[in-house]
Amino acid sequence: MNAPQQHPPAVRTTCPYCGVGCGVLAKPDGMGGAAIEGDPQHPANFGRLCSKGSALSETLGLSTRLLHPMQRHGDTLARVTWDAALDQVASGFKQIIERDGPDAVAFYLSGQLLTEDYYVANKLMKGFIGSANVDTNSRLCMASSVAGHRRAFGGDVVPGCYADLDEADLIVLTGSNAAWCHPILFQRIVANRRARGARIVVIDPRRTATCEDADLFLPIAPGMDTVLFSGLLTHLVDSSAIDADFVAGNTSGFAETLARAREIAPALDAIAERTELPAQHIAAFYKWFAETEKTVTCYSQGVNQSAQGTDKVNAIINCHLATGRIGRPGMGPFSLTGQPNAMGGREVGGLANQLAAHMGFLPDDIDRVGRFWNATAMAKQEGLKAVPLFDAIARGKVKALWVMGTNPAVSLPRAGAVREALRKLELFVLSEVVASNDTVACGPHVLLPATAWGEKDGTVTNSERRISRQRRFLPAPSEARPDWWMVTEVARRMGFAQAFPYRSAADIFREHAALSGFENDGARAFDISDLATLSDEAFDALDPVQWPRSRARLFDDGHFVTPDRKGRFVPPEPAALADKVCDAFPLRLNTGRVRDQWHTMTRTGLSPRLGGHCREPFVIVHPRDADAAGLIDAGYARVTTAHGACVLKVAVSDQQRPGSLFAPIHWSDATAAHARIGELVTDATDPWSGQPESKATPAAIAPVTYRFHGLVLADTPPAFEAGELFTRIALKGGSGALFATDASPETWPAQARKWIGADAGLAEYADLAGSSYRAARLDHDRLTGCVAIGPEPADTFWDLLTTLMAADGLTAADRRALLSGARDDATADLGPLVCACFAVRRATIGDFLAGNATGTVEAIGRALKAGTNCGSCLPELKRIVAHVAAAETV
Ligand SMILES: Nc1nc2c(c(=O)[nH]1)N[C@H]1C(S)=C(S)[C@@H](COP(=O)(O)OP(=O)(O)OC[C@H]3O[C@@H](n4cnc5c(=O)[nH]c(N)nc54)[C@H](O)[C@@H]3O)O[C@H]1N2
Ligand SMILES: Nc1nc2c(c(=O)[nH]1)N[C@H]1C(S)=C(S)[C@@H](COP(=O)(O)OP(=O)(O)OC[C@H]3O[C@@H](n4cnc5c(=O)[nH]c(N)nc54)[C@H](O)[C@@H]3O)O[C@H]1N2
Ligand code: SF4
Ligand SMILES: [Mo]
Repeated sequence: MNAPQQHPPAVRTTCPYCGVGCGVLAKPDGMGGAAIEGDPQHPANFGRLCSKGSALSETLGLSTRLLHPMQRHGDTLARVTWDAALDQVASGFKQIIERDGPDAVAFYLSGQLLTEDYYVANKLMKGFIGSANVDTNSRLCMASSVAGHRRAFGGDVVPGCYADLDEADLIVLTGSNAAWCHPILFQRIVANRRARGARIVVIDPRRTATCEDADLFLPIAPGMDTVLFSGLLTHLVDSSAIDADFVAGNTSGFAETLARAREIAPALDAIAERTELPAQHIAAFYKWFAETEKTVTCYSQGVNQSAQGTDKVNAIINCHLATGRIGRPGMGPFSLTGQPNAMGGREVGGLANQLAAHMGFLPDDIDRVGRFWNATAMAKQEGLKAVPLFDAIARGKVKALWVMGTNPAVSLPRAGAVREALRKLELFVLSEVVASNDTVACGPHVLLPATAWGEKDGTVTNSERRISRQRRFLPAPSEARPDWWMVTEVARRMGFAQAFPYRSAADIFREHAALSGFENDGARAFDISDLATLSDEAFDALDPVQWPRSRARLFDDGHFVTPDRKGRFVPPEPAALADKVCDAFPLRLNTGRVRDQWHTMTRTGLSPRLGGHCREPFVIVHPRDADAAGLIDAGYARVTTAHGACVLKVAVSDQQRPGSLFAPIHWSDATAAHARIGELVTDATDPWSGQPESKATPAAIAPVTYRFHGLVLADTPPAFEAGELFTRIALKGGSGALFATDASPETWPAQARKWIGADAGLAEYADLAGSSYRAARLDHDRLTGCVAIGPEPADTFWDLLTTLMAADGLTAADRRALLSGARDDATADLGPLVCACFAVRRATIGDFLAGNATGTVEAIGRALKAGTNCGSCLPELKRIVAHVAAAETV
């Protein structure tokens, strides 16, 4: 009889991606992997996960990991001991500080670090090195919301909670593609609409997946949000929809803000002209807002990432203050945070203009934090924000930098200049989980291997201020160590051992919690000091907890955290984009995200399933602009700005506004040839928040043609020549790429041998005169590598060939198909992946709808299962159904 199977208990943890902060159950398989499910008990997701969360198990492999500390000697990185690496970091920082002062060094951190990592890094720099040069990628993400909250409320707090989205009757989503970027929250919003009839308004220059469920879509002209919301404020006043008692008793600054709003948005026709929206649609939005008490306004990067991001945030908050719709169930302004621990970073004061525990650089705060830390060198003033920090590095003012948990060579604006700056550093330290990416390519002097999600322990705080544990369920591989441990070790080596006694994340959490309550007396909303005495066991067992600890919403008593306890109206500046379009750059480049990739793809890029949704880096162009530039759909184009150029696949679509392009941010030099979009983006920043305007850089577009297109599927990542265009795509057990080339057909057989080997198993079909070539390598009956090149786009073979690669053995028909590229049963490419959970592609859905006159999203679900698990593809299914229905009625 077989022994009963051992089922290791599932470990409760939190998804490492977006700020929704979904609970995850991870069951280790004992072989380095784990089965992943949503945690039914977690109040953010109640068991659901989106496509990215569902694919987490595909990202746990060690093949790309950095496993040992490395030191640079000349151009090469060599393995060293932890002691040697930490000594070099500590002595390097010390020497530079002694020679050039504390402001010659800096840390650049990330909203993806755990709160404990963040806390110690911030403490070391601001309390013991004596500089506030700690900034983070949150500067590119939430800084405008932080600044807007502080101006309006007196503290950086999101007042509401997720339950408000279940209870609201009107949900306005502005500058947010929540269907793709906060999918589980978006599903809660859609469930509310279905069950309670809540209305959804989407405000975005382009028609995104989020619009599929909207009752009203307002395709606003880029950057004109303050015009729309100033007009809303005047409408609320003129239609007597304001809460006059609340305005009089609980707020300040109303009169001048209203006067400014009237200047910015004098009348409906002027608003329509500036926002380029139909007047009747604006009027409908204003009417709904005015008459709906329970209104939540959600916003994200279309608002924050702007040179007027802080004003945009305040223009939104102004409307909620005027109606008193804040701090009560079902209403409020709601900043959707991006990264899993954007909020935790703000709690520890990870930004250069914050101190710690929601304190700033006021003399009393500096004194209080200094006493709590027993600081030996307390920073006295704000440090450099991300964009000026990298300028200071380029100018040689900042000489040592420690980058932790972010990939600035890809994600900062003017990423080309950032790369140059990094190369100038006297000491460049990088903590990473991957052994190579674009920032690693900038030549760090010391490379420190960090433990990754699943191996590390600590806490993260989500968009509704809920602190959840990230728990370890895998052993730390090889020499990888937690980020907090590295900082602690460096601090000790710099002579601060007494202040850095930490043995565990729990030690750090307790101190962080204690600081939040230190001399607080209700002055600061962030107070979790009741958690300061948790035992190690209690920390381990900690259930998700929200702050403030006593109530679900802030400001429910009408009091804010300003000195006079009143909420402040803030008059915005007249709306304008930072950089003007001109003859050379007549278009606007908007940038953002796709559903199944996370940022620079170091983790989601490992999942074949997630790679199927958007295979190649692309630019979306309106048909009018495509015609004017001579672009064709699925061809290539060079997108150029004053800062750089990329070559991307063209998607012609009327979902895009005329005059505006959209390109995703995910690809880098590690994954594609010329697709590092950050290189193109302006570094103009908001005067309050320092956040860059990442969504409106003046740009030009022109066609690029290649004579031939190909794909390669191999054991190891194939190398390409300069001038060739390629995108790497994750493949189970190997490496795939799509490419375009002008190399003449005679060179192809030799190239194929380099990629997939020249052994006896190689079979070829070559019609070089007809420019068609295939090569396949067989190991017994299994296909282990293949190359296909020809005049047609090669992605049409992708499905066929990756299926054959994954097959255990090939049939005679498979072999014929392999070399001819055609197959008797399924010749055609099935198109992009729509449902990642059940691998359902666009063409399969199209075929189903063709045979089902009354096809609905539900019918697709019943027949093909698409959309029935995580639901991330439901908006796309809706769009496909609508598209097919529209085509049939023509
Ligand atoms: N799939 C996926 N999800 C993610 C992430 C990811 O990488 N991938 N990253 C996470 C992170 S860190 C973040 S910050 C969030 C970001 O989440 P979102 O902010 O929702 O995502 P983005 O695609 O950056 O931008 C949102 C929208 O702003 C619109 N926009 C551009 N300009 C304007 C404007 O002037 N006004 C208005 N109203 N809208 C405008 C864009 O067209 C875009 O559709 O996503 C999080 N979730
Ligand atoms: N043009 C344009 N630019 C943008 C944006 C945009 O919309 N448009 N969005 C901005 C926004 S909102 C954001 S949040 C940023 C995101 O940009 P980044 O932060 O640069 O992107 P990630 O790929 O998330 O980088 C995280 C890095 O940390 C590593 N890592 C993962 N886990 C750990 C860990 O536990 N420890 C350590 N030490 N390292 C780890 C990963 O391998 C990866 O290299 O991009 C910004 N840049
Ligand atoms: S919505 Fe998706 S990416 Fe965001 S936390 Fe939940 S599972 Fe993770
Ligand atoms: Mo972000």
